Amino acid sequence: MAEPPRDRLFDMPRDMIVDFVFDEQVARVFPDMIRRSVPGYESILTLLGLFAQEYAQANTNLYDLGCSTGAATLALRRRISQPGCRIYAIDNSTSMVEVCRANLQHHAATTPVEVVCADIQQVGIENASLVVLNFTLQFIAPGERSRFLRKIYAGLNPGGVLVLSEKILLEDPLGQRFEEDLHLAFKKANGYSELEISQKRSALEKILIPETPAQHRQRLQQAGFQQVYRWFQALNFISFAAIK
Ligand code: GEK
Repeated sequence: MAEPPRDRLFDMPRDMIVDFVFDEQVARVFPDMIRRSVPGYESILTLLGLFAQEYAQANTNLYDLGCSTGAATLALRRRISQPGCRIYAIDNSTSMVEVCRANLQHHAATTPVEVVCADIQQVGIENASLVVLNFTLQFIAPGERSRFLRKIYAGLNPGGVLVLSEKILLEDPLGQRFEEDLHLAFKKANGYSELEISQKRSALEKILIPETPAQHRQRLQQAGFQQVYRWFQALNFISFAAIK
């Protein structure tokens, strides 16, 4: 199979760094970009399939919110064994949604997927057994995150699960430094230059707002989730499972 296009978006010096947008250029290189930037991303995808296998209930909906090019949707769809399930893959970037639709067509499966171009804060969540927010909540304004999680909780059936993966901050400055240094080393080992790393960091500064694990846990509990487990961590990237 052909290699996915390589991310070189930030490899030339820019006069001015504008805020990051999920446009056509990003959508084209996204699989390469996220794999080389997020430690553990591929493992999370594989393991998301197990969430679908274990938690998808018959005749319910599964949601992949902020689906980008559809990698998590594909991982879920591959492992659903229950009848009558439907996946909603939702993203507000038209370019991402276009690539997502094309990717899904390449893989045959029985569970139907509806790819929707919309703001995930505006869509209804109902009769859900599994909701995935794989590195998406971090792009929602912090002041709006609680209301959004309460909506997800309300749309989940009893026993349903929210998987929430995020880049995190640590309260302890030394710990934060330790994880940032290793994350920098991870990106360099994956072929990103100092220039690419620093230009991308500036572009994301105002739109990707990480929080501490304690903030996430507290918000999930306040939304109503009684069981909240940290089931995955690689450096400063974490994933929680919150069960209704
Ligand atoms: C994956 N989950 O590969 N409404 C809809 N989509 C949004 C919104 C919003 N309000 N805000 C951001 N997005 C994917 C990776 S990427 C993570 C998720 C990253 C979308 C945005 O367009 C982008 O496609 C996605 O959230 C975030 O498993 O780039 O670090």
